[in-house]
Amino acid sequence: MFLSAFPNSEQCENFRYTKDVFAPNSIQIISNVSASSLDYVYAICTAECFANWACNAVDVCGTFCRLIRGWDSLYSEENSTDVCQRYQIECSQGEYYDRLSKACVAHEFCDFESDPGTVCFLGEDSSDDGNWIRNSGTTNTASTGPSTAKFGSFYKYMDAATLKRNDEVTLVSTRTFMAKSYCLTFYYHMFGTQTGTLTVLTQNGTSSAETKWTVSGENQDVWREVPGIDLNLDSQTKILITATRDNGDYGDIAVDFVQLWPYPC
Ligand SMILES: [Ca+2]
Ligand SMILES: [Ca+2]
Ligand SMILES: [Ca+2]
Repeated sequence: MFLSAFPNSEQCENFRYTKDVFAPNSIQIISNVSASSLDYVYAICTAECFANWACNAVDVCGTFCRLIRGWDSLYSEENSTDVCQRYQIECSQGEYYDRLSKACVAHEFCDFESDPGTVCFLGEDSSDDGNWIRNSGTTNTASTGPSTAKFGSFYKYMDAATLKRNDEVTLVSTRTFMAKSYCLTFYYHMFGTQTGTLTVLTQNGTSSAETKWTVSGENQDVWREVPGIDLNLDSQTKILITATRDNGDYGDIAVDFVQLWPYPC
């Protein structure tokens, strides 16, 4: 329903909302994607809207999914919970909208546009078989790898032609985490007839790493979204993103726009 209201739908890479309110007079079609800053429209919402105040919250995604619209309570008094206002807020790059605090909050991401990225929480593992290569445009081998980044100009990839079978290259987290649940999202590209495996793992201290997500043998020239991997982290736990080469050069594996959100998916 909302998607069809966006005139610039080609810019919408992603779209999420929690749920609609169901009173007809509480819903307004959002059509002005280009509006910015705060935009208040008063309306009456159903009680259900406030049982779950995230109700009807909409993230309108430009490049980085930072424009958020929704409804929240106009008055904090308990007996005024049926009156709400529409809000719109656009967060800066590297921030997300925290609906609980109603504020833009910084989060960590790696878009590989700068090297090293100022807020990137991943670095190169030094105990693996090679390195992820920061790159723009096509990779070194034809018929494998992306031809452009998912976002911006740069991505990172495993260059299969420089490695041997079963070699691994790993991005490893470079900071400590709080003891809580996080959500990892990213985009990957696995084009080539000999693509190996991409795996997300966590490793607590020196214990063996646990696989949290994996995909093998894709052969599509597309960037795919990983919408969310729940990771329970703490100060002793690392995140590992490992690409494993299969048996040939046509197996480049790329990632872009890796984000770590400080709440469960
Ligand atoms: Ca990028
Ligand atoms: Ca390495
Ligand atoms: Ca290539």
